[in-house]
Amino acid sequence: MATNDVKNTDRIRSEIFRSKIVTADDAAALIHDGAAVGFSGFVGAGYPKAVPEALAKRAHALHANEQDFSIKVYTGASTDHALDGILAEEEAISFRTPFSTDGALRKQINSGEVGYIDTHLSHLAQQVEEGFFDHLDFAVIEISGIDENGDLIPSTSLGNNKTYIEQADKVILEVNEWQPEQLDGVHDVYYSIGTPPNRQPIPLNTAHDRIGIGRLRVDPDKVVAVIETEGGDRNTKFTPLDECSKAIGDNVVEFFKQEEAAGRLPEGRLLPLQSGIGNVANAVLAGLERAGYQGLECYSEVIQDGMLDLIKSGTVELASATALSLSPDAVEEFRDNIDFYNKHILLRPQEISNNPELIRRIGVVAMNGMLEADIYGNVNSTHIMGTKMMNGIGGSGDFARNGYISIFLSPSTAKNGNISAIVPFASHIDHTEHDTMVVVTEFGFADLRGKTPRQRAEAMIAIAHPDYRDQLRDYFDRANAQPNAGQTPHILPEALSWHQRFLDTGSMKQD
Ligand code: 0RQ
Repeated sequence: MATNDVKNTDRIRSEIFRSKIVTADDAAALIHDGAAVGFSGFVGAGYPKAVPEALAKRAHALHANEQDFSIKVYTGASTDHALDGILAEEEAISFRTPFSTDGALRKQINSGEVGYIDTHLSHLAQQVEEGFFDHLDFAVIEISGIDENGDLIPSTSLGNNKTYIEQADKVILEVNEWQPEQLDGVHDVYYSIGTPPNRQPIPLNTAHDRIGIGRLRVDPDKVVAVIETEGGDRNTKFTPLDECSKAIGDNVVEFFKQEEAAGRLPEGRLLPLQSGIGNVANAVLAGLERAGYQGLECYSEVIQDGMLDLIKSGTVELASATALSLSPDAVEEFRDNIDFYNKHILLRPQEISNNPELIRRIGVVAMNGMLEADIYGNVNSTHIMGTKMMNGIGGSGDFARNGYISIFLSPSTAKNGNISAIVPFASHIDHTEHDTMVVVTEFGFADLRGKTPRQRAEAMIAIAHPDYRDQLRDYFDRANAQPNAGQTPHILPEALSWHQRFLDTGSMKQD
C-alpha cells in the first residue's frame, strides 16, 4: 500500500532532498494536462506506487468538473494495474509506449482512444533522446534510497530510468521503503553509450561484467518533489506447470542436447540465456533444472520466479537483467535469503540489457513466447487475429534478431484448441522468417536453420497440433502444386482467410 503521509525515512540521507519531501497529492498537482511523463517500471517491478494513484484521483475530480486531464505515459515495459489500469479507468492516458499488459488500457488502445507506439525496448531511450517522441515534462521514478552525495539507489527495475531522469524537465522521486535495502549493490548503470558518430564499443564481454556505477545520477535542481512510499511490486503469481508447458520445456532441452552434440553450444554450460515473460518461459527454466544443468548464465530482461529456483539449485550462476519481478511467494524467499541471491544478480538499464551489440557479442540464446508462427517461420507476437494489440513486441525483437540462436515457444493451440498457433500465413509479422531459427511447441522443435522455405514448412507442420496438421499439409501441398509456386508457395487469398474461420465460427477447425 502506498502512503500519502509525509514521514521521515532514513532512506533519504541527503539534506537537499529531504527538504523536497511532499505528499503524493502535492506532487501529482504539479503534473499538467497533456504532460509527457516518463515513469519507472518494468514487468511489474519498480514502478512508482503513490503518484499514479494521486494522478488518477486528480483526473477523477477534474473530469467530474468537466475539465480535461490526460497524460502521455512512457515506461520501461509493463507496470501494474496500479499505474496503467487506474489511469486508464479514469481516461487519463492519451498516449502510451513501449509495452503494456494491462487489460483496461488494452481495450482503449484497441478502440483507438489511446495512441500506442509498440517499440523495441532497446530503441526507446535513444528515440526519446533523438526527439521522436514528445519532450518529457516529468520523470516519476521509484528508487530505494538517496545516499549522502545525493545519488539515487535504484529499486527493483532500471528500465529507462537513467534516460528519463536525464531527459525530463522535472523529476519526481518516490523513495519506497518496502524495497529491501540490500538491493544496493546489484545495479550496474552505464553512462557512456554516447551518440554516433562518436559512439564507442560498450565494454561488456560476458553476462557477469560490471561496466557502470551502482547509482542513478540526478541534478538536484530538477527534482521538484520527493515522496516516501511503502508498497509492494505487482508480483503476479505463476500458475503451476501443466503438461503442455512441461513438454515445451523438455523439447527445448532436447534441442539444446542436439546443439551440444553438434558442438554449437558449450557442453553442459550452453551460452547466456534470455527467457521471455510468462508461464511458458518459466516452464522452460524448470526444464533446464530437471535436465541437471549447472552454472549457467542468463543475459535477459526480467528475473522471474523460475530464475530464483535455478539460482538456488546452482543451475544458474549469474542472471543479468533490467528488472527483478517476483511473485509474493518468491519475494518472501528472496528477502529471506537476500545476501545469497544478490551475489548472483545484476540489474542494468534496458538499453544495455537489450542492446543488440551486446546480445550478438556474447552469443545470447533467445527464447520468447509468440501468438502464432506461419509455416515459413514468420512470427506474430503482438496482434490477435492481425488487428488487436495484445501486449507489444517488448524485448523479443531485440533478442530474436541478434541472438546466437533465436527460439520461439508456444502451445500448439490457443483458446481450448480452437485456434492453431501454426498457420499458413501469420496475420501480423513481428519477427520475419529471417529472424526465427527454432520454433518449439509441446509436439517438438522445428529447427528452421539451413532450410529452404519448403523444408521449413515440413518442419513446422510436424510440430502443429494433430487436429490442424492435415489442413496445413493440404494447404501447403496445393500451394506447392501451383504452376508458378515460386520460392515461398502460397494461395494468398486462402491463407489470409484462415483466421476468418475463427472469427466466423469461433474455431479454426474444419467442420
Ligand atoms: O489468453 O489467457 O485470455 O486465454 O494469449 O497466451 O499461451 O498464456 O502465452 O503468456 O507466453 O503470452 C505472445 C502474448 C504469449 C507473450 C505472448 C492468447 C492465449 C492467452 C497468452 P487467455 P499464453 P504467454 C520478454 C520478451 C511479446 C513480448 C515478448 C508476449 C494469451 O509472450 O507478450 O516476447 N510476447 N517479450 O489464449 C489468439 C492466438 C493466441 C492467443 C495465444 N494465436 N490467437 N489468442 N493467445 N495465442 C519480456 C518483455 O518484453 C518485457
